[in-house]
Amino acid sequence: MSATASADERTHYRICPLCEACCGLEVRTRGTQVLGIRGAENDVFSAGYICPKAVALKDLHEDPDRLRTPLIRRGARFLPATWDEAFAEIAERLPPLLQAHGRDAAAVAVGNPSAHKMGLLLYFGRLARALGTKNVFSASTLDQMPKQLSDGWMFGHWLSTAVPDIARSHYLLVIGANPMASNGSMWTVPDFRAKARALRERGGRLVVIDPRRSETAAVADAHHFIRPGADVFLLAAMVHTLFAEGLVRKGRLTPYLNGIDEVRQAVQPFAPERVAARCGIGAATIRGLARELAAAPSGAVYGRIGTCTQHYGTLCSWLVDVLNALSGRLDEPGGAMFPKAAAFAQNTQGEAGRGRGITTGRHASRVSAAPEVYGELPMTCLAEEIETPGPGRVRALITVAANPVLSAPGGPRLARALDQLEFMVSLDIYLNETTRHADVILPGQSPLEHSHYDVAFPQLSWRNHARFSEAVFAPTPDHPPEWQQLLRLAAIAKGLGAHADVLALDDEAVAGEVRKIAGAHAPLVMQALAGLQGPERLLELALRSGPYGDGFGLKPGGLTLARLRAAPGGIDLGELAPRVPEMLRTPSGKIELAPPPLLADLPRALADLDAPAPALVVIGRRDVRSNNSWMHNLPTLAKGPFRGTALVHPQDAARHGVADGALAVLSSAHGSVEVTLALSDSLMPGVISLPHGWGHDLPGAQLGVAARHPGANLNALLDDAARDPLSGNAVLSGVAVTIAPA
Ligand SMILES: Nc1nc2c(c(=O)[nH]1)N[C@H]1C(S)=C(S)[C@@H](COP(=O)(O)OP(=O)(O)OC[C@H]3O[C@@H](n4cnc5c(=O)[nH]c(N)nc54)[C@H](O)[C@@H]3O)O[C@H]1N2
Ligand SMILES: Nc1nc2c(c(=O)[nH]1)N[C@H]1C(S)=C(S)[C@@H](COP(=O)(O)OP(=O)(O)OC[C@H]3O[C@@H](n4cnc5c(=O)[nH]c(N)nc54)[C@H](O)[C@@H]3O)O[C@H]1N2
Ligand code: SF4
Ligand SMILES: [Mo]
Repeated sequence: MSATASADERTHYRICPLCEACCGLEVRTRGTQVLGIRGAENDVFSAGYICPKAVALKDLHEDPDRLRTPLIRRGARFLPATWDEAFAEIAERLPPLLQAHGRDAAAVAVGNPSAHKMGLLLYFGRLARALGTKNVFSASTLDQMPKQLSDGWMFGHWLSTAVPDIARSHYLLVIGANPMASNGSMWTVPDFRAKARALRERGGRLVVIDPRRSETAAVADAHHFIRPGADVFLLAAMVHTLFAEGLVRKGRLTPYLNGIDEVRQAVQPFAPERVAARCGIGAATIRGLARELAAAPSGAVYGRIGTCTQHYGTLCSWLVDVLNALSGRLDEPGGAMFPKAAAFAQNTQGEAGRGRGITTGRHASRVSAAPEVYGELPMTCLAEEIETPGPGRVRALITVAANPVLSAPGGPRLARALDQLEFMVSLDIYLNETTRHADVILPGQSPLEHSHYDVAFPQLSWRNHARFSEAVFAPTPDHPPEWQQLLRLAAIAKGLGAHADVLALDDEAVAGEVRKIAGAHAPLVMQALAGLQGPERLLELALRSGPYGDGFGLKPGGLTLARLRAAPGGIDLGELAPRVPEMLRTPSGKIELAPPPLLADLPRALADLDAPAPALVVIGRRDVRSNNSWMHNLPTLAKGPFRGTALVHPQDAARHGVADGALAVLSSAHGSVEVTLALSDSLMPGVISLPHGWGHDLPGAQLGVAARHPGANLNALLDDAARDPLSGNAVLSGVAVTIAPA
């Protein structure tokens, strides 16, 4: 909704699409110009908070390197093409490959920005299903798949994630997350700083476990270094302590907790004394952490990417929630609670309190036999699936908002593999490190050119709410929105050619969906949806049939898209409320504290407990002015000091003869990169920190600003064969390296 300021000056409200905090922005425009961007004070969820990236949306919108027309490769060059030419090229080249080699000959790789575009998130599945391939890859297996898997096993659905109810909490243990820089992840929590301050002001305590004294550690009451990758031992020892000291408190969840005795037995070998050396944390401290969690008036344990992107990612993710449950913190105010989203949440649909649970391993990757998880195979299997001859070899790839050449371990190997493909399409906004390998690039729209609703993040939010953003600018004429591009690709994959009536196909699909949801009332519902199309129609359906919806008239006053449209600052749906048992979708109708695959995986960790520590390991880092691999081309963010430096502890620097500000070579068993050093005692000795997403010096990319400060690709050092075997998630942390002067 827009209010008029002067004749052609307008104010728009837009959810920021750049990170998981989903802040509400106020965007002032004149004509087609962005005049300014600031935090929307009227936003019910973020109340005016923003970070420096929001302002860079203007740069993104105006970036001359951002693609506006499709590109087709002709020899070594990309030539601008019309949309018709681009889709004709795809229709000519993709279907024959599928016919000759089978459906698995095509792969799709979808990346992080798709979580921030409702058109991509709601329509990507159509493309994957139309392709009919098992080779579906996403950034999830570089990130949070371990959490989704443990959520699925414990609570019955992949997106039933408990988040800290920070607004009422008195204790927060943050493990492997740096929300002061990342602004939160798997936990949508704009302005973490203020919320953490409020927690402390009410007498609460913030404790951080991290191999680096991070920005979050700096605002905490206590920080403990941990040896990278040792979290599973810390967490198991904390659970051990709860049992050993009689601190287990089942409370209201007593009738819903399955498997307590199995957990007690399973953690038996992990006494604090046994794990202390491996963690680098004293046994008394470990006990103290368990005790203060148990003793606080309310509290939660929150583990994030540092606990996921390691060999025991799923075990860690599980143990975090075992701790929450056994300390009486799960589903309690001020503890770890389940948001109730207004739309699209599986844990608000179907029968309440019980469900089919989840299944994994319905198929496996061809080369490494990695099991399917949540319909996907590990991103780190993509290169080998392209390289390895034989039936089922990947010969064609479609990337959607993904840059795995920089964002996935083994990037250089993947780049070589991409050159072996017979055909590659990228739906992206840049000609970058990955898309330079494509045969056809289809540009996405600017985020200011389409409407938006966050499909996933309200399921992870610190407070229940619903917000809708209108498009700030009218879309460029003839530029199909990304959902229509996905539908057209899907139609081509199904053999319907480049000119199928994709809107009619979408009508059919929606009608089918409505018949499933509404049965005999389907005609009425379809009537109510008339006039809408694409993601907005799906949103209207989801909102009105959702837990706060108007039930298409059955519950007057309930949510509709029209009501959201009339509330530019969003609609507050209240603080988090207890949801067990209603949100459970496990077959037992209980919380499964001891899923058998997890118990079976613990001995793997135990066997590793006494493994010798490498002298030097590398971990990642995030900076508030950067985001993964694709915002380094925005001048507002690129200015100022270079943020891709490797941080090294002064002791390690002295030992290896490297100096502050110098160039050094960082090497692993898998590669080496040249980095600029900065000495920092914020690190645990023996740990080097290098951010990912850099390495913009590859030929053929068109990123003028980023190329001036390319940085080094951390993922060139990481091993694409290193995975958590349960979730398939990549190991991104704690990898052994050496360092030497350049
Ligand atoms: N070593 C190491 N590696 C990591 C991580 C780490 O911590 N350490 N983090 C991992 C994590 S958590 C993640 S999520 C992944 C992210 O990795 P990816 O999912 O590959 O995401 P990005 O690297 O951000 O690349 C995003 C791509 O989307 C394009 N894009 C941006 N906006 C749009 C749009 O609106 N439409 C379209 N069609 N395309 C768009 C960009 O041009 C870019 O090509 O990286 C992972 N890689
Ligand atoms: N500014 C900015 N914001 C972002 C992103 C970005 O690139 N830049 N990326 C977005 C994405 S895609 C995601 S997934 C989220 C991630 O959000 P977070 O999970 O908060 O990720 P990080 O900021 O990388 O914080 C991870 C922390 O884990 C620590 N760590 C590393 N290894 C270990 C370990 O073995 N054990 C423990 N306990 N800690 C460890 C690191 O030192 C780091 O401080 O951030 C999102 N927000
Ligand atoms: S924290 Fe920054 S990048 Fe993230 S949503 Fe808010 S304004 Fe956007
Ligand atoms: Mo991520």
